[in-house]
Order: sequence, then C-alpha cells, then structure tokens
Amino acid sequence: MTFAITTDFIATQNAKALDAHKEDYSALARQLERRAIDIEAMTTRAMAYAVAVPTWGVGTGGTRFARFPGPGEPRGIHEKLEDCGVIHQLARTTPTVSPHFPWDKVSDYRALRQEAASYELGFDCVNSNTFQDQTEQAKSYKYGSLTHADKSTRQQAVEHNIECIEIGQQLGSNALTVWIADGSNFPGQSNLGKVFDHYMQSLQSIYDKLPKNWSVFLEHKMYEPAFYSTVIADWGSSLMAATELGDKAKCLVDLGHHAPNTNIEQIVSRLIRAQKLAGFHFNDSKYGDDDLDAGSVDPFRLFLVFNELVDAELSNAKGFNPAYMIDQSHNVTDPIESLISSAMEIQRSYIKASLINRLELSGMQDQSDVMAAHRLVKQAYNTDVTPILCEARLRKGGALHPFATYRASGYRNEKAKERPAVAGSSSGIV
Ligand code: PSV
Ligand code: MN
Repeated sequence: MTFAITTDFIATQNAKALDAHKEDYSALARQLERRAIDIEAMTTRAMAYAVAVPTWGVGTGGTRFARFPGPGEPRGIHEKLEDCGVIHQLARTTPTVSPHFPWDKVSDYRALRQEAASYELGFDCVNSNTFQDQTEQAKSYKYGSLTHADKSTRQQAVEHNIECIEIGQQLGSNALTVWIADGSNFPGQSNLGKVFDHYMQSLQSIYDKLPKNWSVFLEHKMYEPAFYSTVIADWGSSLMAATELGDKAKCLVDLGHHAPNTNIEQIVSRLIRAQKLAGFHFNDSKYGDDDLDAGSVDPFRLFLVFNELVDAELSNAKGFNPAYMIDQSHNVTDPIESLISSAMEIQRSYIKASLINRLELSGMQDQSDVMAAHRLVKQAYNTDVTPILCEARLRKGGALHPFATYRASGYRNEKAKERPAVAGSSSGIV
C-alpha cells in the first residue's frame, strides 16, 4: 500500500479553518453585494473552472546548467499520475493531465486511462516531442525535425506526431499540441522560406490524419534552442500556418514564448477574433521563457489575459473554446506545491476578471472615460477573491487551504521513502 492523503484528513484540516472561512466568505458576499455582484454566481464559476496539469511538471525541472532532483520525485507516468491526483484532490481545479510522448509511453493506454480515472483524472491534449533524440530512433533531430532538410527525417517526425494522435485517441484526448525546436543558430544556416514550406508540408500530413472532432494546436516560441531564427517564432507565423491548414488548426499561446513586455493580452484578443485561439500554456517570466509559476511574477498580466478571455466568453465570441494548461519548470520548489499554487492563481485571475461589469466598462470606453474604465478594471483586480476560491474547493470536496493541508499531510516525505531516487529519471530539463 502506498501512502495517500485521505478524505478524512482533508475534512479534519478543513474543520479547523471553517469558522474563519465562513466569516471571510460572508464579509466578501456583503462587499460584492454593494457592487451588485452575486457571490454565489462567482462561486459557481470558480467551481466550473478547470486547467490541465502537464505530466512533465510534477518532476523537478532544471536549467542548461544543472538539475537538482527533489526527494520523492515520480519515476514514471504512474507516479506522475499519482502526484497529479494529489493536486486535483486538494485544489479541485485540475481534473485533467496533458501527457508528453515518448516521455509518458506505456504498453497499455486503456489501462492508463483507467488508472488516471482512479485519481478522478482525465487526459487533455497530447504533446509530441521531436526536440530530443530517442535511443531507438533512426534519424537525428540535431538539425531539425518537421522542417529538416532531409525528407526521411521530416517523415520520421510526422510519423511520431501521428502516433501521438493514435495514443491520444485511446486516452480520450481530442487535441495534439505541436511545438518544434527547429530553427537556426547562424545566418545562412537555413533558407527561412524553405523551412516554413517544409513545416507546412509536414503539418499538412499530420493534419490529414486528425480524427473527426480533433484539433492540432500550433505552439510558437520566440527563441531557444535555436537562437538566430526559430521556424514558428511568433503568433504571426503560427496564425499563418493555422489559417492555411484549416479549421482544425489553432494557435496555442505559451505565456513565456514572447519578447519581454509584449502585450500578450492583445495577441489573445486578435486570435479570438480570428477564431484561432487554441488555448494556453500558463507560466510566468521576468526575462525570457523562464517557465516560472503562473502569477508569481506578474499576476496583473495574467489577470489582463483573463480579462480578454472572460470578455470573449460572456459575449459568446464565435469559435471560442480555449484549452487551459499549465507549462512550468520547477527547479527550486516542490512541483506539487508549485502546481497547486499556480492552479489557484489561474483560477483567481479568472474570477477577478469575472467581477468586471462588462456593460458598465463598455459604456465608459464608449464615452472615452479613460480613468473610470481603468479604475473599474483595477477594482476587480484589487478584490481579494480568496474566500470564493476556498468555498469552491470546499463544495467540491477539496482543501480550504491546499498548501497547508499538503504540507501537514507529509505526502512528500512519505513519497521520498517509497520512491528511492533513480539515475536519469524521465523528467529532465523541461
Ligand atoms: C517548449 O519550451 C515548451 O513550452 C513546449 O510546450 C514543450 O512541449 C514544453 O515546453 C516541454 O518542454
Ligand atoms: Mn509550452
């Protein structure tokens, strides 16, 4: 028997914090009522909000320089699912996981799906990996994958993506996310037009294999590992490719994959308008693709992204159905703690953005009442919606205070005993 956090343990921890929570919830209810906002409606929204956890996120990440493994790290997909289960058990807002292949390969995917279900988890988008070489692979991706100069290497990368779709079908997924590391480090190394043509041909072959109701999400990234030029470097290239491919192709926005200070919320707004917003990889950064925890450095930016999303949702924007995922690398924290914290910050931004009276805001915008519009948005951002998030968790059987409950459970120490460190654990520099 492996250690598990029990329902009773959560209930005992919740009982200790219940009176204080009730006071805070009623105080917030009265405050919101004065602003004509029904707290019940907000709690219902918080309960319905869901964001997927990446399987690679529960392992300790690293940098180009080093990786410092943490105690009790998951040693494969089964233990990763166990950890993802704990995140959802406590925070109750991460009911799906997004797997990455070949990292999460198993021989029986139907069994894996059942195993996930035993933790009340389902599978979100599947991610392909043609940015590393695998031992059994014939052709190297050193100089590219889907855009490689050599046709048979491109073909190998296409086949891997098709295999990911097949696996995803067995897991109950309905989207494939494609991020490629392809690009060049030296001017002159590759023909910028030709590599894009290769990308389009390869993607078309993958697109043609998409089952009914499936989508392909194209993830752009400005730089790294290619430092001079990246084939799909920005949302312009991504949108161009998605438009040419057709309705099933959309653009995925990883918050870290832009130049510093880029107005990401405006990109989101444009993609919504084009009906091409696939979804997100949430994380945060100060400089480049830092892969820090969502909302840890710039929570206001996260809120502004949600301001666009909630606006689209409430105005029933055509084709709006984004897939929400987290994509982070936890180098110095317990990944479970980071993912719990990130999931709560993402949900927090969603609820804060939901507080804005859209009719009032649009009236102010129409009158060019700059400061009133800005203050209205800021008022929502400045509202502490913690009691709403706590109440949503409580009603869904989660922890009032997931972080404290997780620490009190001793889960990490127990896993450190059960999971002795192995050399070269599957979670690497992500
Ligand atoms: C690339 O940096 C990325 O954001 C892509 O989503 C990958 O699939 C993921 O990170 C994991 O390395
Ligand atoms: Mn990503």
